[in-house]
Amino acid sequence: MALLLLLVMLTSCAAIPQDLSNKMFTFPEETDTAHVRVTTSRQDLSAVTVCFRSFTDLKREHSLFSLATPSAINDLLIYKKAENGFFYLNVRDKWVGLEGLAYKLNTWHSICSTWDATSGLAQLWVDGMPSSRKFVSSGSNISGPIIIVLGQEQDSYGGGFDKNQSFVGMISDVHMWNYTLSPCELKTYKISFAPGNVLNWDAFEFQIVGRVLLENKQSCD
Ligand SMILES: *[C@@H]1O[C@H](CO)[C@@H](O)[C@H](O)[C@H]1NC(C)=O
Ligand SMILES: *[C@@H]1O[C@H](CO)[C@@H](O)[C@H](O)[C@H]1NC(C)=O
Ligand SMILES: *[C@@H]1O[C@H](CO)[C@@H](O)[C@H](O)[C@H]1NC(C)=O
Ligand SMILES: [Ca+2]
Repeated sequence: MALLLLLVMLTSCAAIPQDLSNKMFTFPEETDTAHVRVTTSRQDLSAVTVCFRSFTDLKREHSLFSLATPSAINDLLIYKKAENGFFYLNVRDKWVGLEGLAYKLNTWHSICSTWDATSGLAQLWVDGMPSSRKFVSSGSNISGPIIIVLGQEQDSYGGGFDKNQSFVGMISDVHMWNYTLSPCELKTYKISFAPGNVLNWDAFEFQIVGRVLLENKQSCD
C-alpha cells in the first residue's frame, strides 16, 4: 500500500506543471540519451505554432524541437542543417527546406514555426524574420498521443536518438498553441507574447532524462 502510494506520488510529481519563468534547460554534452520529455494531453491539432529560444555553438546539424505521434514520428520537427541559414521543417512525416535564416553561433535566437492543416503551409520565424511560406502537408491533423522531446531527435516514438543529431546548448521559453499566431505576434515574439495554450513555459510539464540541467537564465543585473 505504501509502495503504491509512493508510486502514485512519483508519477503525479512528474506531471505537476512548473513555472519556469527565468529558467532554461542546459544540455551540456553530446549524448544519444540526455533529453527533456515534454507532456501535453492534446491529441488533435489542426494548426500549430511553436516558439522557443535557443543558444548553441553547434556547427553540425541538430534537432531543436521533435514532436512524435504513433502515426508520424516527425509529426512536427524543427531541424537545423549544417549549412548556414538552412533549416528543415517536418510536419506529418513530410519536410521542406528553408533557406537564408540568419543563425549566429553563441547567440540567443527566438525561433517560431507555424503550420495549418487546411492550407498545408508551414513557415519559420528566426528572430522575427520570416522564411518563405511553403507547402508541407495538408488535410490531416497532428493526431494521437504526443511525445515532445527537446535535446534529441526521435526516430521512433519517444526514442531512436542519434548523438550526431542531438542538441548541445540552452533552450528556454518553450510555448505551443493550437492555432497560428499572427505575423505581428511572431515578429515581436522576441520581446513579448501571450503564453501558449498547448505548452506554456509558465506551467510546464516535463521530465528530465540524463544530464540536462534546469538553471536560472544567466544575466548580470
Ligand atoms: C482536426 O482537428 C480539429 C480541431 O481539433 C477538429 O475539429 C477536426 O475534426 C479534426 N479533423 C479531423 C479530420 O480529425
Ligand atoms: C556521427 O558522426 C561521426 C563523424 O562524422 C561519424 O563518424 C559517425 O559514424 C556518426 N555516427 C552515427 C551514429 O551516425
Ligand atoms: C484550441 O484549444 C482551445 C482550448 O484551449 C479550444 O477551445 C479551441 O477550440 C481550439 N482551437 C482549435 C482551432 O482547435
Ligand atoms: Ca534521427
